[in-house]
Formats: sequence, C-alpha cells, structure tokens
Amino acid sequence: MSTDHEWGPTGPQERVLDRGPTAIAHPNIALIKYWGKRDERLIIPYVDSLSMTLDVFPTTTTVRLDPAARTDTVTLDGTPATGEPRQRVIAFLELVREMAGRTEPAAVDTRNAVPTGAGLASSASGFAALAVAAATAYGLDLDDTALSRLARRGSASAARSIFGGFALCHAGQGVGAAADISSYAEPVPVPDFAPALVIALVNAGPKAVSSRAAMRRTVETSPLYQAWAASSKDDLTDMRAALGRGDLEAVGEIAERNALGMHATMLAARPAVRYLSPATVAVLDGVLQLRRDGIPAYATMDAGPNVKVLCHPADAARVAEGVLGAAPGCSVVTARCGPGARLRTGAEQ
Ligand code: 2P0
Repeated sequence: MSTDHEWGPTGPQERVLDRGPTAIAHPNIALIKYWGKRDERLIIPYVDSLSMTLDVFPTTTTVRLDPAARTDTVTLDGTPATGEPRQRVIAFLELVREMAGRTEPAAVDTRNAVPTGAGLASSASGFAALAVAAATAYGLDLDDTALSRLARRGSASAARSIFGGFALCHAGQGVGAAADISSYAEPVPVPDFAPALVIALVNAGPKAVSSRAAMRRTVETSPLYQAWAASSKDDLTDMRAALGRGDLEAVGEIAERNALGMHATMLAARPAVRYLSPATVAVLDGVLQLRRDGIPAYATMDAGPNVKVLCHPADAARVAEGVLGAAPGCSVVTARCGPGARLRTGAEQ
C-alpha cells in the first residue's frame, strides 16, 4: 500500500473523516494462477500464485461508520447491493469489527471503473480497496502484510492487489491460525521489466459458474487438479527466474502453460467448467499467428472468456491489431504495471 495519505491538521482532513476513508485498488492478473482452496472459511489457497497489478479498471471504495444505523449498507456502482455480493461485504466488515473490537455498522460505497459488460469486475481490486478503507475506518493500524492477509479473507486474489507491480501470494503452511498467518502476498521486485498486457474483452453474458463454485468443483472432482497443482510449483520456480532475467519470452511461455493447465483442470471437472468461448479460442489463434510472425505475445485467461496478452510495450499496438483481426467482435485495452492499494489523499476528494 502506498503511504501518501495527507493526514493534515486542517480542513480537508475533517471532510475526509466525515465521509469516511476512501481507498483505491487495481485488479491484478495472475501469471501463475491461484485455483482451489484448502480452507474455504479462511480462504487459504492450495497453491502459491504470482501476479501483475494493472494500471486500469480501479475500484474506489469509501467506508463510513454509521453508529446510528441498525445494519450495514452496501452500494455497488450507485445501486444498493443484494444477495451474495452484499453478504460477502458484510461478512468482511464483521471480520474487521472483530479484529478492531468495534460494533458500529458502516455504509460502504464502491465503484468499479470497468466498462459495463466487460466481464472484468474484479473481486481482487474490490476486496483490496475494502480492506484498506475498512481497516482505516475502524482504526486498525495494519502493515501491508497484515492488510494483504485481511484482503485474502475477502478473496484470495485480493491479497495480491495490496501491492503494485508483481506480487507473490503464499499459500501458507499448516491449518487454522498457522495457515492464516502464513498466507499473504508480498511484492516481487522486478527491476527493468515492465511488459504490456493487451486485454481482449470478449463480449459475454453473465458467468455461468462463479469462480468460487468452479474451483470447489475442480478440487473435488477433477482428476487433473493435483497434477496441475504439483506442476504449478515448478512453474513458479521457473517464473521467478524468468522475471529475474527480464525474459519476456520465458515469462510468457510459463504464464501461458500455467493458465492452459488450470483450464484443463476445469474441463476435466465433473460436470466440466468451461469459461473459454469461441471468441476466446479465436484470440488464442491470433496470438499463435503473432508468434509465427515473430512477435513475442503470450496469452493468459481467468474465470471468464477474456484473454490477456503479454507482450513488449513497443509491440502492444501490433498485438491489439492481431487480436482484433482474429476476433473482430472484441475490444482491447492495453494495461501496464499499476500501483498498490492506497488511501485517496485529501487533495483528491
Ligand atoms: C487468480 N482467479 O489467480 C485466479 C485465476 C481466477 C483464475 O483468483 O473464492 O475471486 O474469492 O478466493 O480470487 C478468481 O478467484 O476467488 C481468481 P475467491 P477469486 O487470479
């Protein structure tokens, strides 16, 4: 988390406190994926993961304590949240209150800068921003490791969005409290390596299966899951070495094989979980063609049909062109490495 909040003794501070603290966090894309929990209550992953935080699609969240209210209120992009999204935010607030020894309800207002229907609404940026804003609102003084651990309780991928650039999330060891304390993300400093990620937004309807349900089904029923989890350890070792060398080709190859392996585990689940659509496969063909044309470009996909293509920044325009040629119905956004979660400063109010 950045520490540029201006807690000055003058007017702006009063206004910030009146409204409650506001935090901003960006989504991240895993180059080594998290898929599967070994503890669903504490949200402890089976495997370590490694991601790049983006500089696009931030989430902005304000948490205002409301001692006079009877319950928490949750507003998502200007509309009152209902159902599971609301329940997940309230469960997270309960956890923060328990940690802080506080009881006041809160009003949470969260906004995602994601184009409508893009299918990129991110629980990673969402829970990272909520962790920073809620911890501040309830007076918890947490360092970045503790914030990451807290964000993980909302969504494991959110642990990584506390940090900018590249971040490694530890699956942790042991069970119960030992697992909780040892599962958090930390930054992976990668000097002189700043790739671009061309995001191909594939037009898609709502997700058929939530990632939470899909990963549970995969762990419980896919005969390929344990093999992928074991190979992911080697992928992580290789990835760290490739990042250290600033070797885009190796980083891309490892990320692509890790993602395709994760999707293979889902395809082998019973019943199968398939997030990849015909347009996804068309983009993958476009990426192969780019490589045949001598442009290093590598694909990764998450719990949805969108494709993120890793490349040199100088090739990003050519990659976007290749992607659009292969899948004319999609739109593209080019991202770079982005910042960690932070409180919005008084000057930004
Ligand atoms: C990841 N994904 O590493 C992986 C790759 C999707 C595919 O993290 O259940 O929303 O809240 O911990 O973090 C999406 O799952 O799941 C995800 P929960 P989350 O980015």
